[in-house]
Amino acid sequence: MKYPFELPSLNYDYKDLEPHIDAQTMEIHHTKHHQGYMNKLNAALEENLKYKETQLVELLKDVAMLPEDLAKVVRSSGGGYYNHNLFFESLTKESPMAPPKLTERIHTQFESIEVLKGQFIAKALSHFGSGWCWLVLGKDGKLSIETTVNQENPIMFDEVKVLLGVDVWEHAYYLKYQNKRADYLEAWWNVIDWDVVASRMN
Ligand code: MN3
Repeated sequence: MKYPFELPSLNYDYKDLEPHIDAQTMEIHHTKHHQGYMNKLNAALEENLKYKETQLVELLKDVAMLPEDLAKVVRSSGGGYYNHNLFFESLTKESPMAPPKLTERIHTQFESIEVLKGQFIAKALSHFGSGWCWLVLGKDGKLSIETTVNQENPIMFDEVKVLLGVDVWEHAYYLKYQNKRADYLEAWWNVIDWDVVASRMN
């Protein structure tokens, strides 16, 4: 993925994730928020000839080394565009069971998917303010649950693979769930595409 970035179409309709995530939230999230991050990222790169050909993932990993003005946009809108791609890609109307390789890893480390769910939701709930909660695969092959602020992503800090992420900005749930972040997280868990999550291990 590199400049010029485009708004990816989704593999489902906005209404398909109801009742878990409502159509209006999905539409605004995709066409306003995601689109907004993308526009700002494109505008910043438009003026930076030197980085136009650089893959987004490299810009994110090397964000600390970028010129200050560009780094600021990459950290916010670059992260925003990347994170929302991950988020929307990992949703599906009929959530499949996790494939065997991923299930085995989850069982080894967390005993069961229910234990992982409990720990993941607790971590996402404990995050103060806007940000994301992630399931990350470390270089040592271990899974971990991490949070980042604003639109930051774990790849900005560590050599890890990000398997799954949930948006805990209020714009992701406020229309339907208001201040009830826990209810949103419980509902979101029902629409995770575990095939996509597992594919990110490779
Ligand atoms: Mn969002």
